Amino acid sequence: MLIEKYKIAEHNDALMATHRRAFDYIAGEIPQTTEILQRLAAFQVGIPSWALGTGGTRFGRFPGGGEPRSLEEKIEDVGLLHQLNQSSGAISLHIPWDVPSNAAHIKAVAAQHGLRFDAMNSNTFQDQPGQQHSYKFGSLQHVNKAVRKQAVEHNIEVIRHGVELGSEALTVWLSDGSCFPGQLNFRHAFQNTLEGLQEIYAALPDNWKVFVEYKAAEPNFYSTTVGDWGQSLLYANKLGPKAYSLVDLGHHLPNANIEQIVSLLLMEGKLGGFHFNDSKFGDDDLTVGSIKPYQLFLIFNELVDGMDARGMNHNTDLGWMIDASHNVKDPLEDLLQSVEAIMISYAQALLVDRKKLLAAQQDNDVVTAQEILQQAFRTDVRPLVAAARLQAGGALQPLALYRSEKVRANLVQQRGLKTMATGL
Ligand code: AFD
Ligand code: MN
Ligand code: MN
Repeated sequence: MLIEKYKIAEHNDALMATHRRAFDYIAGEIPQTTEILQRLAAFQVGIPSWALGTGGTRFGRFPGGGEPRSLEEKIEDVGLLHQLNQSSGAISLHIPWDVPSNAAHIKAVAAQHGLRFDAMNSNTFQDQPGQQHSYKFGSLQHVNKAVRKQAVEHNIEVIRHGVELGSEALTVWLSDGSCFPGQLNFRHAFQNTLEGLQEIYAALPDNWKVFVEYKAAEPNFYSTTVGDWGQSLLYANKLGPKAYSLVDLGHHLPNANIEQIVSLLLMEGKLGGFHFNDSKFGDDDLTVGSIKPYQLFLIFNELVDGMDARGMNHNTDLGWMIDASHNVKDPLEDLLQSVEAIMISYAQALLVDRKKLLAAQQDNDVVTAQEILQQAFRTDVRPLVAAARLQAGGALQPLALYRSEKVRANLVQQRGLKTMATGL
């Protein structure tokens, strides 16, 4: 479902005077407004296909209705988000939850909505019906070569699907690890995984990247075979120039300094992709910016600094994706909030006076350094984000328009109350 253009225009007209006042104020305060607006307009965040349905926990699931019943409907949902905020111009697919049986058709549906295909995600953490070997004791790490081979072949098949759709990256997240001491020989598990990743790497087209996603715990709770950024970087370095680490904000041990990790991975040219979400405890997959907005800003601050140091394109040189799923919210509302939080943090990071910050660091002027960062963080950049969206044809307040247009009720009417999107 899309919202008719005149409705977006009406919504914007009604809010225009208030928006103008707020925008003029901040534009008067910030000299580089035009440049920031251009950067914001260019910045696109990939939406994961599995976040469009209601998530759940191992205790239960409370679907809200109107969930997408097919890959086409998932793409339509992302198309609607993109129509509203103009910053969700990509979708990240998961195989086998979203097998594009007719790739040309799927590509055309995405193109209609102005969407491209971000990184493809493989799945060797679940057994699928009819699958020969089980992943109960891991996939690429498995002691049995036949299981490893099956996992490698699955990843190569995912690459094939991605090539048909015009994607250019594969994200490998493994749930491999162990639940009890003694269960696993760590070195064998690492070597087996490396060998498997090497075979997958060899199947990558020239213009492709592979992202090795790490995660500290869950579903294995004693060890994880790609457990932290050090291990991910080891794999990426051993694999070669097309291999990168992927940072998922929820995949660290408590209180990890994620901004420092990001900074060093970027310095090494080995940060490839990003999964945004927020968390209180672990891989909570909560709305981006809902728990630790200052941390999100600090991460963006390092991202901008590190990308600029390497002359990277902010929008295209890293894979920006959300990885969240929701239990108590309308998934589309949650995604609108998440994208907004990302854009706000990015805009704030663009405000940081880097020359002054460097000078303060050189002088060991701790107070000034902190003031510079907090000055940016405490600036209300929402009018800038809204202005970039407005220029691109989006809505001044995407969430408000989503609600006043009763999008969810319409989707329930179209798709039914009991639909269930594929995913976990
Ligand atoms: C996992 C990982 C990974 C994976 C996803 C599946 O973050 O990105 O694709 O969840 O739902 O925790
Ligand atoms: Mn992730
Ligand atoms: Mn995760």
